[in-house]
Amino acid sequence: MATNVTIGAKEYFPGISKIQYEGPQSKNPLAFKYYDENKVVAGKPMKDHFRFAIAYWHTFCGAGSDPFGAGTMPLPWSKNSDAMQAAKDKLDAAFEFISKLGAPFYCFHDRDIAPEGNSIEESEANLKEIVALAKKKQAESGIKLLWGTANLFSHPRYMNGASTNPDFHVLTHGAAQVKAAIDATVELGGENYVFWGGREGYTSLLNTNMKRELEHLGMFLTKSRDYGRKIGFKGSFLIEPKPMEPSTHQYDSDVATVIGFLRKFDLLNDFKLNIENNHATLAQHSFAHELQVAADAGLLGSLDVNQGYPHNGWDTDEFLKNLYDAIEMMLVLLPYGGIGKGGMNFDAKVRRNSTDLEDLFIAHIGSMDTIARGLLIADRILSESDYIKLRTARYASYDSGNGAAFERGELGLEALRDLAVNMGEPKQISGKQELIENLINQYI
Ligand code: XUL
Ligand code: CO
Repeated sequence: MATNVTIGAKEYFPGISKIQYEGPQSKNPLAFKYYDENKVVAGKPMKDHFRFAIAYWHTFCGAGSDPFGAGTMPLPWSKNSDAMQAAKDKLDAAFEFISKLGAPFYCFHDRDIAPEGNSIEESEANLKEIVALAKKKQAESGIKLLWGTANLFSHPRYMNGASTNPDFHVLTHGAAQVKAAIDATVELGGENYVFWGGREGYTSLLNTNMKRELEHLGMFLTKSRDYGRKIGFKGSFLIEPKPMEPSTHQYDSDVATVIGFLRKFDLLNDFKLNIENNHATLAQHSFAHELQVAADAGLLGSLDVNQGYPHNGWDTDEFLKNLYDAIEMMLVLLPYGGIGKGGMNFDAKVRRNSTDLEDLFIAHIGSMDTIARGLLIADRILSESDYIKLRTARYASYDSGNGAAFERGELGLEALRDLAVNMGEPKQISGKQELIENLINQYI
C-alpha cells in the first residue's frame, strides 16, 4: 500500500518532499511524530488500522469562502480558465499532495474532479475523461479510491432535494449523476460508494409529504444498489448521517435513524454507515456513541474524521485534534475488529486564515498523529488496564442463574415479580464512572 511520490507537469508543493516519521521528539512541523505507518500495534500496521483518505472537495477545491467574504486560498491548480484543463491541473496537484503525505486513499464527489457540462452527456464525458487520467495516476502512485459519491446538493436544481424532491424531473437528474458516479467509482476500483443526504430533508412540514419523500429515497437507493451490483460493484454502499444543514431537518439524521430506514427498505445487506464526528455532535451525540450504535448493529462502514467547534451549532469541519475523541474512537474500533474495507477520510478544511500551501500538510499531519496516538493509548488501555473488566463486571448478574435465564427469554413478568419479592431491595452498586475516567487519563 506504499505510495510513490508522483509529480505532474508542474510541481505544486515545491520544497516539500515525502513526509517522514521522525518520532515524538521531532520539532519538524512537516514530519509525523506518532504516525509510523508500518509500526505494528494490536496485530497490524498503523496504516491498516486507519486507511487514511484525503477529501478532494476540501483540500483541492475549498477556497475558504464564507457567507461574509470571498475565498482566501491560493489554489494555484485552479487558475486555468478552461475548466477541463483546471480539472487536470487539480488532479496533478491532488496526487502530488496525497503521495507526498503518504495517505493510501482519496475520496471525491463527481463535481470535485470534473466540471459539470452544459448537458448530461457533456457532464458524463467530462467525468469519463478525468477518470481515465485518475486511473493512470492511481497506478503510478499506488493511491486507491476509498469512495466516490455524487454531489446532489450544490446545483440550484436540487434546492428541494434530489431523490426526495417533490418534482420527479429533478429526481431523474439526480439518478443520472449517481449512475455516472457509480460508473466512475467502479472504473477506479473504489472500495465503497457514499450517499450523504445533501438536501434530502425539508424546511417546512407545511409543504412537505415526508412519508412520500422517504419512500422515494428508499426506492432511489434500492435502484442505485441494483445498478451498482449489476455492473459488478462489490463494495459497500454507505449512508452518511447528518441531522441538519443544509436542510433544517435532514432525513438521515443520525445512525439509529438510518438503521431503522435501512431495515424498512430492506437495504441492510448492502448498506453500512459512514460516520462523521462533526455530524454526530450536531445530532447531540458523541462520535463514540454513533460509532458504537453502528458497531452494535454490525454496520460500521467508514469514518469521516473531523471535529466541530464546541461553542457553535454548525458544521465547521475542523481537523481532528481532540485526543479524547481519537482515543474513544479507537476504544470502539479495536474491539469491533477494525474498520474493514472502510477508512478514515479527512472531511476537514484548514481555517480560512491558514493560507500557506504547507498548512494543508500540517493540518493532515496533525490529525494523523492525533489518531495514531489515540490508537497507541487505546491499545494500552484495552490490553493493560482494568477498563474492560470494570465494564463487564457491571453485568455479572446476567452471567449465570436467573439473570442468564432472563437473557435466554425463560422468565416471564410474573416470575420476575416473584424474584423481586424473594430477593428484596437491591444493594446499590456504583457505576464507577470517575474511576474509569481517571484510568483513561493515566494512559495518556
Ligand atoms: C457534508 C459532508 C459531505 C459528505 C460527502 O457535511 O460531510 O462532504 O462527506 O458528500
Ligand atoms: Co462528510
